[in-house]
Amino acid sequence: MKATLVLGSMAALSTSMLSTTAQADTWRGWNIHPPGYPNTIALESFAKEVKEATDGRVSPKVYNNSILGDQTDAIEQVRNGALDFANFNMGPMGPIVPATNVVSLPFIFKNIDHMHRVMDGEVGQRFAEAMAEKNLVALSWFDSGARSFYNTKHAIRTPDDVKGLKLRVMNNDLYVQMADALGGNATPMSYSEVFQSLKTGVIDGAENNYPSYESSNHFEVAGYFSLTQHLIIPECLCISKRSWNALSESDQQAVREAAEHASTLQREEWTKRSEASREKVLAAGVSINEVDDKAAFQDRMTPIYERFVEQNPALADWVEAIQNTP
Ligand code: BDP
Repeated sequence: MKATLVLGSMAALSTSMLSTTAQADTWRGWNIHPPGYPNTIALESFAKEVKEATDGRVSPKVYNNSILGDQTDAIEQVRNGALDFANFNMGPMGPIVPATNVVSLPFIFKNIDHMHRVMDGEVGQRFAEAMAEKNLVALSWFDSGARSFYNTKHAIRTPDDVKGLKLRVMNNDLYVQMADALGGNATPMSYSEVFQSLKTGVIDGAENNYPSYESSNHFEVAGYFSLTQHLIIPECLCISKRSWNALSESDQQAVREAAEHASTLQREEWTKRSEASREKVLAAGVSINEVDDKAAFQDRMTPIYERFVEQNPALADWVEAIQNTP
C-alpha cells in the first residue's frame, strides 16, 4: 500500500516534471552589445518580464556580445527559427527586407524625434508587415541615435575631408554608395572586426553613434569624431515567426507588452548613455567637431535617392511618407 503510494506520487512527480520540461520553452536571444548597454538592459528586462508574464512557459535568455554570430547571420537564424529573438539594427535588415532600406537613405530623418514619430506610426507598421513576410515579427522599435563618421587621420568638416578614407560600413550597399558619393572607399565588415581593423590600419575609420563608438573602444584608436549625423537608423526587437506562432494568443499578448515596455526602457537608457558616452570619449581626449554645413553632405546624396526610387518605384511613396511626416 505504502509502496504503491510512493510509486504513485513518484509517477505524478515525474509527469509534472516532464510536462514542465515540455512546456517551458527556452528562447535564445541574440544581442550584439555588451552588458550594461541600453539595448542589453532592455533585452534583459524583456526576458524577465516575458518569463514572469507567461508563468515560465517562455523563458528567454539573452546572449550578449554577438557570441551567437554576426548580425547578418543572426537575422537569418531568427528567420529560420534557429534563434528565437533579437535586437537588430535596420541597416543590415535592408538586404533581406528591401522595404526597410528606406531608413538607410542618408539624412532621411530630420532628427531623432522625427524618426520616433515615423516608426511609431503607420510607416513603422508597414515595415513590420514587410518583415513579417520574411518570418520576422517586429514588436517594437529601439533608438540608435544618429551615426557620425570617425577616423584615425583628421577631422571631417566638408565632404572633401572624406576623400580617400577607407571606411567601414555596415552590410548594406546603400552605405557603400554613401561613402562613394563622398569620395571615400567603403568596406562592409562585421562590427566585431572593426576595432582590430582600425588598429592595424586596414581601415581609417567607420561611423556610429556615441554609445557604440565608446562601448566598442573604437574611440581609443580613432580619435576624430565628426558630427555628420548622416544616418538615423532605428532598431527592432524581433521574434522569430516560428517561436511566435508556437505561443497561445494570451502569451503573444504578454510578449507584445513586454516588447513595448522594453522599447520605452531602451529609449530612456539610450538618452542617458549617449551623454555618458560623449563625456567619456571627451575625457579620453577624443576630438569632437560640429559640422556646420551638413547640406554639403546631404547634396552629395541626391543621386542615391534618385537611383533608389528608380530601382524601387514601389518604395517612392514610403520615402515621401517619411519626408511628409511632420
Ligand atoms: C550599432 C548597432 C548595431 C550595429 C553596429 C554596427 O546598434 O546593431 O551592428 O552599430 O555598426 O550602433 O555594426
